[in-house]
Amino acid sequence: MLSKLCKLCAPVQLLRLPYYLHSKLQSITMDSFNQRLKSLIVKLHEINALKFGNFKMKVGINSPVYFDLRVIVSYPKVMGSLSRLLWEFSNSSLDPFDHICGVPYTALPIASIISVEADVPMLIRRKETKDYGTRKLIEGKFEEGDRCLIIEDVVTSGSSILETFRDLKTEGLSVTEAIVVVDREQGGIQNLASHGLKMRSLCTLTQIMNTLLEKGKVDQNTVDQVKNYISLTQIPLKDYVPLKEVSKRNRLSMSFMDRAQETKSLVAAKLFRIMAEKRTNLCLSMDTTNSMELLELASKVGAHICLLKIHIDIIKDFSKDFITNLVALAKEYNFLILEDRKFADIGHVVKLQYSQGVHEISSWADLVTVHPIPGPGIISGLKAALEELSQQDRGCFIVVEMSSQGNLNSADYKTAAVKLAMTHSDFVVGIVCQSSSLVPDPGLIQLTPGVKLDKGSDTLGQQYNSPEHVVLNGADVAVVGRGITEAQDIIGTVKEFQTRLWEAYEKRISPNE
Ligand code: S5P
Repeated sequence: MLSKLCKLCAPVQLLRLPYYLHSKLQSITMDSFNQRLKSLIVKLHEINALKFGNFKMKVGINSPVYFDLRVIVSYPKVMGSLSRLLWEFSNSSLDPFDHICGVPYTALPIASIISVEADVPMLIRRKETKDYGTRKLIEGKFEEGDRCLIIEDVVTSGSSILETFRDLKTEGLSVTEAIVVVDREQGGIQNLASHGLKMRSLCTLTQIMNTLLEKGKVDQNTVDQVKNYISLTQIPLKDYVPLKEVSKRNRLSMSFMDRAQETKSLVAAKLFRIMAEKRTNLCLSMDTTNSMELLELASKVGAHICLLKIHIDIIKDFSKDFITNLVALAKEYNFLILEDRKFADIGHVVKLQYSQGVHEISSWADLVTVHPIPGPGIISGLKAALEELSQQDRGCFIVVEMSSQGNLNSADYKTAAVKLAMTHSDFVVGIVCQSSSLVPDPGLIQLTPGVKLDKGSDTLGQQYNSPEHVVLNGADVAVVGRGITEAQDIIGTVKEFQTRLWEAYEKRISPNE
């Protein structure tokens, strides 16, 4: 794939020598290479791409040294010489490859320079998949089985490289190697090796410290501090969801029965089966304050729904009998109960909110909803409550994207929330959201509220889409509230939702029939 001529050997760029001459020249130019590397290190220090002090790292650990190679985009000459040196250093001994891919975002300009100057095709990994159009993880032209080299700026634990590695492999590319500018020597090489990926670096943190000491840019005390920090602080991989957990199958074209095999959660498998058996993907949301009204409606529509969603905290006349009757109806009509509690506190408190108080939610609700804002502790809190009760068949939906206008769910929040859902997919049955790209795993269920027979909105910010629209946008289960509860003909409307949602689902899984 790559040209037999060396194009990126900076001192001889114009000569484009054959390889045998190139290698002779290489030994002569080794000194010059080392000099150029040392000048680059000094330059990076000068432009504040490398700082000393006390910094909180992404992984939550404090560090006496911090790299911010993002600044190089403001120094084109530095960016150029860094990219050339990285390529020159690794180029001759790499595994064969057809493409290069920079880890977003800092390594993107580095990979672009290498791509243009060495004439190697490049691929771009999307950090967030698009909500519309092709839904690709990787942009660029490639065939299944093509080989790809990963390029990264700084490696700590290696988790960012592994995310790019996973997405490239998910799209069918073969990846064996990564080249990086700086290895912080904190376990990255070992972590990557444990996932079958080799890594080579242009320089290590130790080399950088030695050069800065030699050039009088730092004192011995700083060098010792950094060396001590490296030897004591190896950083494990955190929150990385390996490839095997992301099925290559596209859930949008899979049947609910097939997807029941893909989930790790007992209650998700049960819901998939109920949907397939009853031919309904309708969840009725009963936001009523009266328990009798709720039970009456549940018995009228129970045969047409897979899930009944309630807000127990708005019921004025709550009693244990009400719960007993509700659970009996769920059994009789074969639907599950979702308490839309939207837990959002620290693990310790949600554990109590879930299992204690007047409502004792965990004793009767098959499923609950959870805002992931507090982080993984909220899931551990809910699980801890179940362990004490020895309950197995419970689960939760994570609210990732809300249906209301002006909601504050940013792209980064959504990405992190989906990651949390995938890491805990034994307990998280699915994701509450509006767009299909947020549910990558066929074992997870997309629950979409904001549904009426026609598009529209209410006066308090709720936004509605039609049954066909939401199913096309990935909804596995559609949540309908006032679209049913405020209808003149409740049974007729429930049946209309059931039919339209189910037909849209059938069309989605077999578009040509
Ligand atoms: O983003 C969301 C998430 C949920 S769970 N938007 C929502 O509307 N919900 C819930 O769905 C909301 O709490 C309410 O119970 C139901 C929608 O009711 P409707 O009457 O607007 O259909």
